[in-house]
Amino acid sequence: MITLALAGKPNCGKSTLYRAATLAPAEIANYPFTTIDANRGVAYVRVPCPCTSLEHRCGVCVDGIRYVPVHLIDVAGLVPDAYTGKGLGNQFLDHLRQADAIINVIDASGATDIEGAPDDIGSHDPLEEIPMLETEMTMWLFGIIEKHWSKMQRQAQVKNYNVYAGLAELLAGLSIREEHVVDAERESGINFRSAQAEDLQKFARILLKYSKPMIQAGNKADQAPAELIAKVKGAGISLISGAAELALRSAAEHNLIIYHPGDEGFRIPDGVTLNAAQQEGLAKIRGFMEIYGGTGVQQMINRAVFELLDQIVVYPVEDETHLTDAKGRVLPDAFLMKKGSTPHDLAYQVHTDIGKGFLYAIDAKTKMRIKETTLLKDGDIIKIVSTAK
Ligand SMILES: Nc1nc2c(ncn2[C@@H]2O[C@H](COP(=O)(O)OP(=O)(O)O)[C@@H](O)[C@H]2O)c(=O)[nH]1
Ligand SMILES: [Mg+2]
Repeated sequence: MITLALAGKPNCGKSTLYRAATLAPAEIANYPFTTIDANRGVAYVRVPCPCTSLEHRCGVCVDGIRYVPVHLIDVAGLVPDAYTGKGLGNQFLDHLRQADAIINVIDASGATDIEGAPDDIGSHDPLEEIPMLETEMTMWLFGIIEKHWSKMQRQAQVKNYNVYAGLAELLAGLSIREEHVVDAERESGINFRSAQAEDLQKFARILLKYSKPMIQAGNKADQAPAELIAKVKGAGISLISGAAELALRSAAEHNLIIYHPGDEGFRIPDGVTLNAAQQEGLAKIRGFMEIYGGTGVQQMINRAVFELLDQIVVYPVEDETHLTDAKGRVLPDAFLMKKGSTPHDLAYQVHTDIGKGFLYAIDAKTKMRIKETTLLKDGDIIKIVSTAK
């Protein structure tokens, strides 16, 4: 499963965002996924469910919205020189190791200094937080590569030794793959067989770009002064409110409002009476949502998965006529897959044995057999025919 990480300095709002994003709506809370540990849980991307155009609705989606699980990590707070182990440096790096993509949370309200200590609203520049994460991660990765470099170069002299595979193997625990290494070597213009340690810092920076793609999220926008809003927006960074999202999901959990994560607004159901504090809190949130088209939290998760990681959603079924699994459930599964995946890749993702015994696939929408080389499209409903059951 894809893993996203929320990283940033202390007090930028990571844990608030984490709690909000992992507080599953009641309708999907019975998914067979639970919190893995205190910092690692399940969040969801939101997509329209294909069953809305079918005769039989699926029973998994919520009012036509399909929430597909991803892992989310609440990364330990980042401080300058974390790569040397300062602050929670080691924990921080251990969390980032597991990430496929990183959401760099910044305090758009400028209410914390670079080390995360609280200060007056508007007293710090949120954009200053951005280079810190990249620098700390680069130095960390550089340190690991440098440590093994002379040994790797000796190995590279051996005929037929695959340096890319060798480096990828060294970095496998960091979720870095051979294709990332190949891409980064090309872009950095270094040659592995002759590279010196100095070249490696540049290489490490580029390798991160491929292996740990990153977006920023300007959190605490609800309390940010207009000047900082303009500045963060001007840098192309989306403005969000983790606190608003957490309040909405909690209120929805207690049936005080009707809100589906990612909605542009919310509704108060008939018969619900709110106390003055609840009314005031919700009115403030409503005002924020009207300006930004929602709290921005769901949009942030979706962007990380679909834009940074280039994923599509594919629905495997066993019965291509009724779009069900063996138990008659309509569209029970939704798989996130990298754009460019084939039906055979899907077969492997369903089960290794199904992948090994793969014969062919059927597009359930057209009922046509599809070629092995055909690339899957977002929203595809696919029946796999395999020698394995
Ligand atoms: N106004 C506002 N405050 C927030 C928001 N997100 C977090 N906070 C507050 O910022 C402080 C630090 O939040 P926390 O999630 O613990 O930050 P972390 O250290 O990055 O995990 C807490 O007092 C939160 O209530 C937000 O979106 N808006
Ligand atoms: Mg925290």
